[in-house]
Amino acid sequence: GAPASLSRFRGALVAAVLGDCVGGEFEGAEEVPMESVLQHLSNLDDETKGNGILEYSDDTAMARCVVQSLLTRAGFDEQDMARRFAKEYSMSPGRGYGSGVIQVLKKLSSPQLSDVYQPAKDQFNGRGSFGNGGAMRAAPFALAFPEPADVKRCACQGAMLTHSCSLGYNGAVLQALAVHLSLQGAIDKPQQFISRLITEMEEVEDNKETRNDARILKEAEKPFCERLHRVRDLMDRSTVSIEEVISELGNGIAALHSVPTAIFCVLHCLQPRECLPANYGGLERTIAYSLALGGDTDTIACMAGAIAGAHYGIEAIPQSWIRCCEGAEDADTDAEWLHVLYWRPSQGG
Ligand code: R7I
Ligand code: MG
Ligand code: MG
Repeated sequence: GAPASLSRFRGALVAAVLGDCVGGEFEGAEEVPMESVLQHLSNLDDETKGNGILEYSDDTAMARCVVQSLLTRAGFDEQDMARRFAKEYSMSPGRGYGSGVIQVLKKLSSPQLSDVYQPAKDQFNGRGSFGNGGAMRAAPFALAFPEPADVKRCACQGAMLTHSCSLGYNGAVLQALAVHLSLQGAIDKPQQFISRLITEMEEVEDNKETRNDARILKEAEKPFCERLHRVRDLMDRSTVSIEEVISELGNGIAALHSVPTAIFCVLHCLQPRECLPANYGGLERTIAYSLALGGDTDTIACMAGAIAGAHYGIEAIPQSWIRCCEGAEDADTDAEWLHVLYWRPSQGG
């Protein structure tokens, strides 16, 4: 498809919801046999076997707040976004939120709060969360702004409302950049795509906050860059086992152990793979493969889904999957509005 076409917008937002909804089944599982994944996905095609509608979790609940805020305010407004997160949590607290972030969401609902970034800064003894909760909702920023500088800045600030550790918010920047590039068709050249992400992250991680957090948490000086180099090494290999992907990249709840993993899932599934059905297209392969990694499956599949959906477009998504997932139709409509926002004439040029 053409760069930043409507099909790519719809693909990104809808596949993110699907990843979250179908991934919920395996979240936290240590080992997920591919057979179980394929059984779960084939149930979606068979309405008599399906267990009705698969509900979305916090990943989609918060992404929907991001979308509504960006559309209503026609740009990033931290007060508005914070209010929407707090309201969403208070209305549906049972969506599977991370155990730490709940404190932040409760504080954000206080009318006395003057600095919306403060509650996130109080987390984990003042260092802030490195969870993937900022990254899981970062895709809409790539769909709202055509300029990469805006995507980076707003994805970062949007994540900082709950995640003030650089290993949290830089994961959101990486995820938004991956969706941004995918939307432009950059995954047609996978080697260049990963190189561009590394170049971008070299700059994003070149500051004292990142160096400080990395030192305290005993990570490489530029943690996301180091992981992206591992992604590149794994891409170059003819065979890679699931165990190796997990040990090299991780499948956990930290942004560092899940965003590079999601990017790898997309790149690995660009070609048919022996472990996946031959009748699957690339998007179906990406979702199935993400689930088979186990661990934080809803979030990894949600992030991989957004990147893959922006690459393949809405046509690659099975209708039967869309029908089974709560919020998928809404995402499709929201994508149209974001497409309008993205393509509106630039303000004050
Ligand atoms: O990041 P967050 O919003 O959680 C997102 C995850 C996704 O998988 C969702 O699908 C949902 O299941 O939750 O929530 P946080 O509570 O900020 O972070 C998640 C978890 O990461 C925390 O509950 C901690 O276990 C861990 N964590 C940390 N642990 C120690 N020190 C995050 N930051 C730290 C830290 O600094
Ligand atoms: Mg979740
Ligand atoms: Mg999760």
